[in-house]
Amino acid sequence: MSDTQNPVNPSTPVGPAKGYRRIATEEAWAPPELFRQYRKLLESRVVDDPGFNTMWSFYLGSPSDRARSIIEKIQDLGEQRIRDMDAAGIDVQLLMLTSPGVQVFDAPTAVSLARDSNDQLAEAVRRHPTRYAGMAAVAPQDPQAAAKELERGVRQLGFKGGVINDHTLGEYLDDPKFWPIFEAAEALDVPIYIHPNTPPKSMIGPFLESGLDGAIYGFAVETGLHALRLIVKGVFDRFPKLQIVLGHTGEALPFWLYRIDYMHRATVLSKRYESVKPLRRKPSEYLRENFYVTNSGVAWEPAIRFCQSVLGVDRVLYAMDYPYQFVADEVRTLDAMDMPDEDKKKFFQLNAERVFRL
Ligand code: 1DF
Ligand code: MN
Repeated sequence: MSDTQNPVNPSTPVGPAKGYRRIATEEAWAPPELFRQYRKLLESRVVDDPGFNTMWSFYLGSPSDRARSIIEKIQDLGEQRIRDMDAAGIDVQLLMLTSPGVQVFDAPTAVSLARDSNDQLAEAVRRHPTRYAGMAAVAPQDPQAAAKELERGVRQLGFKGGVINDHTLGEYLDDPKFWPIFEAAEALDVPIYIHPNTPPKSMIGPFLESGLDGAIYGFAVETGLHALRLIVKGVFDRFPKLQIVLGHTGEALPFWLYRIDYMHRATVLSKRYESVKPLRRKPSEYLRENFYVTNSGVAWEPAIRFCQSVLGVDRVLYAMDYPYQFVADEVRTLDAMDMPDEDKKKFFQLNAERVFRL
C-alpha cells in the first residue's frame, strides 16, 4: 500500500497573513556532500551511534514516500523550496543544517564539511535574500575551529547565529572544553539554536526498542536534558548574556519548571551530589532570560500559549520544521489562534526579526 496521505504535501495553498510576515525559524537543509558522507559512515559502520544509524539508514535507504520526498526537498535551496513556502504562506525560512549535521564525523572532516555547507548556504541566501536567512553550522569536535567558523559565518557570511544539533557523539556542551563556542556567541551577540538529535548510545536503548527515539519523543527528552544540563552546570553564570534557542515548545521544559525549581533547590541544600553546585539564580530564571523557544512541530495553541504565559510573549517564535513536518493546514490553524493581534505578530514576525536581526 503506498502512503498516499503524504504528510509532506500541503493541500490548498495558504494566503497572505493579516498584518504580519510569517518567518519560519527551524527549517532544515542538507547539501548532497553531507549525504554522501553519511552513506560512507553507514556502510563502513565506524560510528557507534544507533540513533544516527537507524535514522539515516531510513531516510537514505527507504523507498517510502516520506523518506524520498524529504531527501529531495531538504537538498533544494532554490525554486522548489520557494514554491513550497509560497504554498504554505511562509515568507522567510531561517535555514540550518539538518540534524546531526557534521557532529558524527572525525574533527577534520567535520570542520571542512561545516565550512563548505556554510559557503553553499550563504550563496543561496545571496540568491534569495528576501526569502532565506541562515544559521552557521559548526563542528564542536574542534571547539576552537567551531568558534572561528561561527565568527566567519556571522561576520563574513551574514548568518544570524549558530546551530548545534544537540550532543556530539554523546558529549554535551556543558563540558568546559566546548565553551569557546559560547564565548564566541556571546561576543558576537548571536544566539545558538540547539536543535534535537536522537539520544546517544548510552541512553537510547529503551527508546529504540519502542520506536520512540526520533522526533516523536526521544528528540525532546534528549534535547531538554541537554538544555537543563547547561543550566544546572552553571553555563549561564559563566556566560550571562548567552542566548539559546530551543524548538518544539522548548522541548517541554516550560511545563516542568515548577518542579525543576523546587527539586533543584532541595538537591543543592541536601548536598546530595558533588557535581550539583549552587547557582546564582533559579533554573526557571535562566530559562526565562537565556532561552527562546520556537513551536516547531507543535502547531497546537494550548502548548504555544502555555509557553507564552511561562516565558513571556517576547520569547516564543514560530517555526514549521520543513521539510520534516510540512503541513499547510498547520499554518491556517496558527493564524486562527485566539491571541491578541500584537502577540500573534510577535510570534510570527517581530520576535524572529529581533532575535535573529532579520
Ligand atoms: C525528523 C524530524 C528528523 C526532524 C530530523 O532530523 C529532524 C523526523 C534527522 O521526523 O524523522 O531534524 N525535525 O526537526 O523535525
Ligand atoms: Mn527541526
